[in-house]
Amino acid sequence: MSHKESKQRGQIRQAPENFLSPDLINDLSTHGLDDKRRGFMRNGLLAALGGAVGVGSSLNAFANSEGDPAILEKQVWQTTLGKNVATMPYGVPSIYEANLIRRESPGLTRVSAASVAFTPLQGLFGIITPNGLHFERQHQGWYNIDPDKHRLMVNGLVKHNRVFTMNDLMRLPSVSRIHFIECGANTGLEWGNVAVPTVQYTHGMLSCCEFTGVPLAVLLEECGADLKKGKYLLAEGGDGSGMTRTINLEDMLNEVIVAWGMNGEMLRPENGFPLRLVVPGVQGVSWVKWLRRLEVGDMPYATKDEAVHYNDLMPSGLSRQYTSIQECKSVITTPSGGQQLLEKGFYNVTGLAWSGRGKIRRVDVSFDGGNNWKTARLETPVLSKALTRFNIDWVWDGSPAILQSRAIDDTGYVQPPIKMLRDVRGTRSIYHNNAIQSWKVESNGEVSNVQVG
Ligand SMILES: Nc1nc2c(c(=O)[nH]1)N[C@H]1C(S)=C(S)[C@@H](COP(=O)(O)O)O[C@H]1N2
Ligand SMILES: [Mo]
Repeated sequence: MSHKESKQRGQIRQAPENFLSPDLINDLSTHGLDDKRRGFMRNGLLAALGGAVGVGSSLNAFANSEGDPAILEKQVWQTTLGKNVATMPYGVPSIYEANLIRRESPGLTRVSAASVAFTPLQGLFGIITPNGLHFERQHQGWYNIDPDKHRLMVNGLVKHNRVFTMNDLMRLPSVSRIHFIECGANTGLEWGNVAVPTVQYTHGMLSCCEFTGVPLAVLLEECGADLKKGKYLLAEGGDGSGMTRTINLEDMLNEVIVAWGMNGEMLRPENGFPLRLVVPGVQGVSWVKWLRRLEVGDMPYATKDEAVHYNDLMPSGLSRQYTSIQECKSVITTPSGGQQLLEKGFYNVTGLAWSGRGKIRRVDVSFDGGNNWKTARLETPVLSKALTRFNIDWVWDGSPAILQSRAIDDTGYVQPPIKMLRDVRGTRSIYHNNAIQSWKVESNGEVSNVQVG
């Protein structure tokens, strides 16, 4: 497929897998794309590709519209009737956004129903992940659980063992909070310098939503939990994987939510409908989906999902266990791996920063592989244990560049270079890689995943 058919935004060609697929093009041509609209697309792209302008004056591209039929001629959507409201009772994205989808990594094999699909961070704005693009990680596939048949049992060090229906839970006092969720294995392939091509694959096991549910503390009080002795909580999922994780109540009691809502609607089935645990700042695996049981206990449970899996193998051969907090991290999402800058001049470099320990205090960006740093603009809101959007102006002079971002959280922790992490942790870890990410821009504008420092 030629570059002219590829999607682009703001003079950046999107990564190859974001090209309009032949199927989609076929679909567009059969469903109401007349020659005029086709012409519009082609001319629009040609105008964008053709605008050779000088350094720092790329905004001149906007003046390239002389004789542009897209502004001079009446378009079909100005002269015909649009679609009726009732044709789409539940809205879906524009057909022109059809390539902004979750994707499975080419580097990871799917084992039976155990799979992972990554969020397309390169195409998102702000901090909220749309529900249909939330990443998904299933150890044993997902289900459409009938909420009438779903139960949550609370037992262990409680006065009253209780079994709740969804109706019982949803009449309790609820809260709504915005938090990121990141799989502990996110960016895991970078330990071994497997330079997966795009930010979707390097960092896309990351999403951020507004979650709604009953605070764990309210639920435990309802059951008369003994929180003097009961320092730990076992959370068990209702799926075939028997997902079980220990939550440290001393740290987390006042933050955990037993949630049913996600961005204003019920959870999606693949994300745990009708009930999941939200454990702010803690790695994704503890956010148990299809939640069916909570047990209050006086010591960690050392379940299979924390004794065998989700350990950090150290160079000594020993493993670190219960390293649950997702440390401060950031990544530039545009421009990023697989994209191509189409001309010199001004770019808005944008990305995301987050910390499992609190708020983001500052993000620095380097355009020369870490020799010089400039402070980026943090966009509001800046929330604790949520994604924070940053932006910074950049005028690209057409020479090779290495783009990096480095986040600092409100504990003062600074996101480390990959070398510093490797010196301590070796290369055999899978989990908890929060290193600075480097994107190399070639003089032809192509962007790729590299490791420096
Ligand atoms: N019951 C259950 N809960 C689960 C899982 C699972 O397979 N089963 N996967 C976990 C893992 S490893 C992660 S990273 C997150 C992913 O949440 P998401 O699919 O909503 O993105 O869910 C966690 N909760
Ligand atoms: Mo995970």
